[in-house]
Parts: sequence; structure tokens; C-alpha cells
Amino acid sequence: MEKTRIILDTDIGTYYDDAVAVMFAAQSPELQVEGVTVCYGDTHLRAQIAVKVLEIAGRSDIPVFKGIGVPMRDESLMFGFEGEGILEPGEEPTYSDQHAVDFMIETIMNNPGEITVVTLGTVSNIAHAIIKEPAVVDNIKELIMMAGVVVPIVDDKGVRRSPVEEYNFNNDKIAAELVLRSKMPMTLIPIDVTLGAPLLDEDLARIQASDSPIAKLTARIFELWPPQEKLIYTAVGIPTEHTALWLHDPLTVMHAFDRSLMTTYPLHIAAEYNQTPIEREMYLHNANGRQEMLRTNPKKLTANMDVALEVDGVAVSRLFADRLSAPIGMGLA
Ligand SMILES: [Ca+2]
Repeated sequence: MEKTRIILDTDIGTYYDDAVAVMFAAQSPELQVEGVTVCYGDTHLRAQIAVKVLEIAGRSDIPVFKGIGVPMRDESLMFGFEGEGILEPGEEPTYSDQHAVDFMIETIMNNPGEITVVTLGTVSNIAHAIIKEPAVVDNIKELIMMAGVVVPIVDDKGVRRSPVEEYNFNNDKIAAELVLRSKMPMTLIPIDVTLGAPLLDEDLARIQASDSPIAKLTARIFELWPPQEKLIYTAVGIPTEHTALWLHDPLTVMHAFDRSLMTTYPLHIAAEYNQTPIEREMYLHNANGRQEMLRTNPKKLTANMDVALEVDGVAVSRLFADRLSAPIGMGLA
């Protein structure tokens, strides 16, 4: 089997699903994970968390690279539940000395047309890679991003069930703008689609019943998460009865090797700015004192990327549980 070669770029540590997405990638025989790169905020801590997660998954062969922590403009938000349940107190795993941006450039340029970059956080690292080596745009195979909102979800009573702005693009808006304009081959997996893929109860039960170290870690993360998710939902004004164990990031990794799980359409997506209707303490105000948010509404222009619009949530949940309840080492096959 020819493996899909990926660089997995993640803000592991803040939200629960990055850690399980890294374990999912490590357990996928279809993937050759060239490296895990980390972005946004405390990238030293995130790199350490990634090393620990890969060690638990029996994949210390996958190198980890610290990347860009500071957004291109000085505004950001941070949920901050950093790696709870993953690193033991005082534990200091070590990672590569090479910078994530240099690793991305080197890997893409040495393997023209071979490397897919999958981003699960801000797109800061790939944006910096484009600035430092513009030829990555012509040499990358594909950029798959979990980011943006394309069709905000409203339920039959007219209540909003998904955010109108999305965290990953908004945590480094200038990087997002730069990447969206880059003309590289791109697929966008927006949050309105990933909200169609919750982990189903029977699949969670399979993970909880497994003795494998990744299943145990996944079960622990899923236990810690729901109260934090409720806090976040409350903060962004979404009814908390709609919370679930969303598989945003694992779903995005799946798309690197399985195109049957989501339906994609070619669309034109560009960054535009709106003032947010919701006052949020967690957002820093920009220089004008405004809470300006990046939106990604499709435009009636020539398509510049593929955008996921539908997902087979049951198949996603099943595949996720298959891999995370299995014995470790599956990805080495
Ligand atoms: Ca993430």
C-alpha cells in the first residue's frame, strides 16, 4: 500500500480533539506521518504534549517540531486547558531542535508533490513557510485545514447551533488571509461540517472497554472534557444541550487518506472581517478597540479550494473507535 505522506500541524493541548487526532494518525497504516508540528501559544508545552502522546501510542519514531506561537497580529484568544491528563507534573519530554517552519519547508521542497499538510489549529506555521519559501505553494501536494465556518447551523426553532466564526482562523487572522490567498491546492473542513461527527455512545463504549494505552488516554481525555466544553459553549452563546464529543480534528486527518467520508465542493473562500455580535471576554480587542472577526463566506467567484459540506458522521465515529480501541502499533503496518 502506498502511504499518504503528511505533516500534522496541531495546537495540541487546548482542545481535547488534537491529542486524539494525533493518536488516530499514529494508528493509521494509510499514513506516513513525517512529523508533528505545533502552533499557537505555548508551543514548547504543546511540543512536549505531542511527544508524550506519540510515546503512549508507541510512535516515538515520529519527530515533533515546535512552531510559531504568536499570531501575526496581536490579538488572540486562548481557552487554556493545557494538556490536562496527559503530562505528569515535572515531566519534560524533549523534541527536535529544528523549527517547525523550517521542517515544513525542507520536507515539502525535498519531496515535490508528495507532502500533504494537515492543520488542526491556526495556520501560522504554513503561512510563515510560504513567506520564507514561496515555492512551497507549488511543491505541496495539498493543504487540508480544519478551519472556518461556511454554512452556520441553525436548528428548526431558529436557534444557532454552531459558531458564526471559527477559532482556528481567528486565532491568527493574518496567517489565515495569507493562506486563503495562496493558490495552493487546499481543502477546507469547516466547523459546521465537523459538528456532524460526534463520537457515538456505542463507539465511546468500545474505547472505554479497551485495554490499549491509547484507548485509556482517550477515555481519560473524554472524561475531562465535557464540563470544559460546556463553559466554552456558554461563552460563545450556544445552548449547551448541543455539546458532544466532536471529532473535528480526527475527521480532518481521515480526509488525508479517505475521501468517502465527506462530500466536498469547489468554492471560492476568502477572508472578510465583521464585528462580532457577541461580546466575549476571552477575545482581546484590536487596536481600534473592536472585536473584529474573520469570516469565510463563499463568494460567487472562481473556486480556489475544495470545501467539505457534508459528512457521514456514523462512519467517522466507527473508524475513529476502530483505530483507538485497537492495540498500538497499527500505524506501523
Ligand atoms: Ca485543534
